[in-house]
Amino acid sequence: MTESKQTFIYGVYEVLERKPKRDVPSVSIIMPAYELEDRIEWAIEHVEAAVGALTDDYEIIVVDDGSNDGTYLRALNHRRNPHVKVLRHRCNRGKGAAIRTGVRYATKKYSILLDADMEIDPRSMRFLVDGLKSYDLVVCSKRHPRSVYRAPFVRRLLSVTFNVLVKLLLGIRFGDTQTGFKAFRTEVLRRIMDVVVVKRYAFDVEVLAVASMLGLRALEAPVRIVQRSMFRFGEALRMFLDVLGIAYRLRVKRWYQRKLRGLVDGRAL
Ligand SMILES: Nc1nc2c(ncn2[C@@H]2O[C@H](COP(=O)(O)OP(=O)(O)OP(=O)(O)O)[C@@H](O)[C@H]2O)c(=O)[nH]1
Ligand SMILES: [Mg+2]
Repeated sequence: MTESKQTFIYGVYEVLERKPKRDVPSVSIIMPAYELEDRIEWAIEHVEAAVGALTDDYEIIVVDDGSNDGTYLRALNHRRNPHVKVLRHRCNRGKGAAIRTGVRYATKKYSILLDADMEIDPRSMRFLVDGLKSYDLVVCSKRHPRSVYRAPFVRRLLSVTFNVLVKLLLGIRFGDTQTGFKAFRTEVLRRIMDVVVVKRYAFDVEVLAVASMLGLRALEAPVRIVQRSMFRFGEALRMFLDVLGIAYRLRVKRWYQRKLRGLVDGRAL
């Protein structure tokens, strides 16, 4: 890929009002990355500029999910930066698995999950950390009235369809489960991760299903996102099958409910 920094447009920027840094608790940013050698270094810099405007107490945890390209080595160019940790899976295990690895190494009070491909403007982070002062989790939503969302038509259609399916099958009420920008109090995220089993894309859905079951307070926040790629049919199908799996564990086996009450061991049905 030869896209340059300038080709990433998130819409019209406002000048972000700066808050005194001491208002914001410490933040871990967990970035799952797969085959992003062309932009991972810039992504780290861009995210660092966004979080550095909010607090000095932060860490950026990049998890290379077994990429076949130079993602890991490029990210390692930041290894002398004390704020940056770079982790790696030996082979590809999926976005959910990469996030699980990142959460294991997170040491700060808030944890923010952010896709490393930089389709999402990290500067919306201010809304997330502000929201966490009163909520347990803050989920960016493409359908928030103040969001800027650009994507090919087919992609938008699939996104709406997927969202309807998730609502019907799982009964969770989020306007958008899939946007890769979510913030949690770290202790809350660890409780959720104890129950989550999906390793790839339906991971986001499962996290929010478990959060709903735990009765956590959730806020939806605006985001700026530009998606270019078309959905790959195979991936969409696998994701749908994973959602069916979640519905089966939730509605038929009541696996999550029993797991949360400590009645079953960690193996998913
Ligand atoms: N495609 C892919 N991404 C992964 C994987 N593991 C971690 N990721 C990262 O997870 C994040 C989301 O993946 P994307 O492929 O961008 O998913 P998406 O944003 O829903 O779809 P796109 O429009 O294709 O970008 C990115 O930061 C990826 O680098 C993996 O196994 N496959
Ligand atoms: Mg993406």
